[in-house]
Amino acid sequence: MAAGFFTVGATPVPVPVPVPETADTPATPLAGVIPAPASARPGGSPYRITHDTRIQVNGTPEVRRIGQYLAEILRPSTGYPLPVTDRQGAGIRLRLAPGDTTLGQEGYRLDSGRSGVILTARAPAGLFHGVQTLRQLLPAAVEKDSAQPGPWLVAGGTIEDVPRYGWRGAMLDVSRHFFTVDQVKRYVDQLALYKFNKLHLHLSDDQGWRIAVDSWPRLTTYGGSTQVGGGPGGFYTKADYKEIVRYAASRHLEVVPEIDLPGHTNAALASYAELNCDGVAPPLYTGTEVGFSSLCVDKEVTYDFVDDVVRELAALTPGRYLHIGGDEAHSTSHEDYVTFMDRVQPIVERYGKTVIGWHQLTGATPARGALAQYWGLDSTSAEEKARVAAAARNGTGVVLSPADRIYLDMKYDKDTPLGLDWAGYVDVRRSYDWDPGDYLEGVPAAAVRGVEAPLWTETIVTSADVEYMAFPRLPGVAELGWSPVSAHGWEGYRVRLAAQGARWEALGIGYFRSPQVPWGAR
Ligand code: TNX
Repeated sequence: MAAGFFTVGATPVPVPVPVPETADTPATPLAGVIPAPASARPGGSPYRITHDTRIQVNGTPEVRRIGQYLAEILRPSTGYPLPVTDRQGAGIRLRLAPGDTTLGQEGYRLDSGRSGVILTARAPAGLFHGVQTLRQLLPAAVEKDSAQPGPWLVAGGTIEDVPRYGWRGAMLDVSRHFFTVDQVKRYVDQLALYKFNKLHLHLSDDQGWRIAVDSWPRLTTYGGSTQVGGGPGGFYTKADYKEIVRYAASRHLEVVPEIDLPGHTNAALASYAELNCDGVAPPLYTGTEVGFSSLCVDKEVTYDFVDDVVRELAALTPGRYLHIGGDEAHSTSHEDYVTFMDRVQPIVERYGKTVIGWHQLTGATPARGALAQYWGLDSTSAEEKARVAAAARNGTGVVLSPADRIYLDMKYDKDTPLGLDWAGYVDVRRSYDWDPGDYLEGVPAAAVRGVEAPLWTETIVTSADVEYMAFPRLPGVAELGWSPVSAHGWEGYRVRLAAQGARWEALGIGYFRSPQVPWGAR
């Protein structure tokens, strides 16, 4: 590999040319991974994983778990034993250096040379992200579950890498169509590969209530019994949900649960007549219209209900955030919306959580420390954008999910068989080629907490559907959230993205072969 080829940092990034795989050239140059590392200095000999390679961990149970996770990825394809050990020796070493403040809570350093690869991080999350880099530096065949020929070379040199933003999220709508625990875990594994750190679950909507609430059991037994198109729906028991949270945490993702309020609540209104202003429960809903339902803002029972739901959900949530929706409350008057949000946000805080809501929350009074998730588009009115900007200047953090950029349920083009097009077509370049740092006028850079790619599931039914819409756009969102602006560039990115195709094939991920990306032959 050409030494000195890549410096991702202050200078523009050269286009990474994939290096042909031969007996002694590594498959991927150091800066060839997604998201692009903050800095990569190639040099020296590559490291070769062999039958004798050990994975050395430095003692703490979390580091050992990350070592095991790496071993489980590498063993089937390499066919090597790869013991995870705390004995010193050549090989792959994972080490915590708690004093190394330059790496932050999620950053890592990777040093690769003839005698081994050393991953260093201040905290386990950094080691985990470093493992994803190591994984991507190896040939795509490493992802297969049967023995492959190799060689297993890691390019020589040093990567120092820290994320640009602390919020790198993906949202899955499990309400419009229900997704099982195993399906969610599959998505979590895919998110981990690109260093995402938030899994936002849209747990309730008009079409289904998906999380058990002991004090309001009909929410799930009745309100969870169907979905878009009239299928059987489903819901997570508390044990199921804890398993999702545990699994996500093992991949260093924090689950952000959302209960969408006060609109998008037909499933709750159908389950409990007393939540309706007229005391009459509507039928369950299996269509795809939005904006027709609202909790009854004037009734006290509404706030008892919200209190119970938030209390039980907060107790299941080790993460800091609880999402209260707040979008498309078209059948709630503005005055009622403000009243409702003024009463509900303190409930979230009382149970120890921080509020996040869709950006319509900025039309009410966001609680101190709250986050607003912006899902507008280029054509959103200046007035609405200005409201978000004013809130941001006032201390509300912003997570960017512009619908005409990173809504993964938007069709790629007119021929995309799945998805919607109300925000226009979103091709791969469009989803990648923008800067979260200067996206919304008047929002101070420090107010931008990161990016999140929502996947609404009106038309999405299976994991194959999820993957077809997420890939290849999802890695671009990861890069927007992780990599410095200086590493951003479509021409280089599309080449790195093309190289991921073989990895997805090895992992059994079906993806859209966008004509914008120079995929290799299959
Ligand atoms: C808008 S985005 C919605 C959802 C729909 C989605 C479909 C948002 C906060 N609300 O209810 O599922 O569009 O793209």
